[in-house]
Amino acid sequence: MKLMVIGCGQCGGRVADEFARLNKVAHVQRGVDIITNAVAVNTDVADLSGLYYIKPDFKHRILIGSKKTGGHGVGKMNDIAAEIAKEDGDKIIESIRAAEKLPETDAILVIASAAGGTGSGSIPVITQQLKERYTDKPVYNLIILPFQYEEVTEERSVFNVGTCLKSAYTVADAVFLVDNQRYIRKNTSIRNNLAKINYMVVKPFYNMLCAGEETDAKYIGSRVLDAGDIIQTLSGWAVIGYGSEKISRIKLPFDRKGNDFRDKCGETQRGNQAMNEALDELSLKCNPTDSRKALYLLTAPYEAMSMDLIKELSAALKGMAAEAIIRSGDYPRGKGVLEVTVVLSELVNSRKVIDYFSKAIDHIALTKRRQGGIDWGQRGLEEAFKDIPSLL
Ligand SMILES: Nc1nc2c(ncn2[C@@H]2O[C@H](COP(=O)(O)OP(=O)(O)OP(=O)(O)O)[C@@H](O)[C@H]2O)c(=O)[nH]1
Ligand SMILES: [Mg+2]
Repeated sequence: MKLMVIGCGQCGGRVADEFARLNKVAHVQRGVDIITNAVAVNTDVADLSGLYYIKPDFKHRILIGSKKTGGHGVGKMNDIAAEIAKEDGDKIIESIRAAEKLPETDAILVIASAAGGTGSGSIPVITQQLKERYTDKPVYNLIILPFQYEEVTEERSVFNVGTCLKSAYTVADAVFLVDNQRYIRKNTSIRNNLAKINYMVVKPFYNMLCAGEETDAKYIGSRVLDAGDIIQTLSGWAVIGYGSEKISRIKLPFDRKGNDFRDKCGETQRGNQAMNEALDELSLKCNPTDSRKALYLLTAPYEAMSMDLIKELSAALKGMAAEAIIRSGDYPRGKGVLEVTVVLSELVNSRKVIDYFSKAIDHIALTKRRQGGIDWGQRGLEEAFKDIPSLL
């Protein structure tokens, strides 16, 4: 599958930059292209200058709202960013239109953090404009949720997250949710290492995008996971996860191929471990039973895969995501490692999203109360939800 990526704001730009890097890796390692174009959009000149892989010309690093902000950002005000995106959106559309590889693009992925200003406000507006313009291509969002400490220290962030999520969900064909907090669970020093987080955010997409682009017969699986499968799977809220297991037992030339019971047993165990890790490491913690569509991809050297293993993994995922329609694929690639990529989509419930909506409502209620407005505390969640302003 080939994606065009558009990063909005600082975080979005950096993650899009990481996708551009991943494309270079795909090119060198596998001889395929997975990213047709990478673009960064910002109200801040400095943020645009800090990128490495996105081409430095004005068609790839697009400054918007310079008349309003003087190139210095919107200082967390995502409603201002939304206005700017409405006024300057044609700059982005123009750049996409001119992109040489637009015809071979399967889908557009727009990326931003929800808590900042520029990315949070512009992502739904840009998504809407792209959807109006390119009716034949799905437009997905990848939205990064803030670290827990930011919610406490930066009052405006929950409002930004609430309005961004609501607006993005209304327009995008699917919204990938990524929780920054997930990546500092094991290693707190990583908080200072956003580049490492961005690497981990993007990595799960690698095999999934490469699998359908292979042309060499020896790397084509018995069931190829291609753009069609991914597009059919993605809708509503989505999460992605990745797990891997080393294949330690080195086969000697005189080993009887595939007949040893230890191989079979080890193979199944490794497959299940990688699947469990992928589900543990989902980009946002969620319950697989809440998904209505899912896919998984098994990537491993040809000799480490079998139909039994594929059946086993399908059954394992079905066991956890009982109500989901599951698509799957195998991809005979790599050395010494078995990898599993999982996407859970059309999530009908997400504790985290619901929490953000209610916190955003609390924030609005508090601001209104401070201004002597009505007592919002008496209103039900559903009614109050309507009062989260839309950025569109
Ligand atoms: N994963 C990740 N998160 C980031 C990165 N940069 C910023 N963030 C998160 O993004 C949020 C801040 O948003 P930014 O993207 O910096 O803001 P912006 O869209 O540039 O908006 P303004 O600067 O307010 O105009 C916070 O929650 C940060 O933790 C990054 O490179 N990677
Ligand atoms: Mg910024």
